Amino acid sequence: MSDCLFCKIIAGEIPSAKVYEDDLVYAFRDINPMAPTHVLVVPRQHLASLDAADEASDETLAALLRACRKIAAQEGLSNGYRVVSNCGPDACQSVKHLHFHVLGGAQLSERMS
Ligand code: DGP
Repeated sequence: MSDCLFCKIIAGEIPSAKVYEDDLVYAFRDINPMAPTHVLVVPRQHLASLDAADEASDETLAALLRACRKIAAQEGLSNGYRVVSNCGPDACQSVKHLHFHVLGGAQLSERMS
């Protein structure tokens, strides 16, 4: 999608600190990290949010979760990590391209809200 920030990052039109990529997934460091490791894992296919999951193949959805696991290992998060996807206004989703936040590298808060 031409006006989507993350589509532009995937296309290399906006620079990013790449962490991982495969045929279906691209992952890069969050510009405003909330933990020592904070990586965004996105599908190459434009999907507005998890609400659009039915527009994605099972292969794409599985690739996203597998990528989160691979990135956690690659980043050395052996003591644990958190995976979050904000969906819609109540969750404060700010970029309308499905993404999973992979957070770790420190003791995270028990609070999920
Ligand atoms: P969310 O609030 O769940 O939609 O998360 C969007 C995240 O995207 C937020 O943590 C900041 C990050 N972000 C926004 N713009 C950029 C950018 O241009 N580059 C990178 N690397 N991250 C960005």
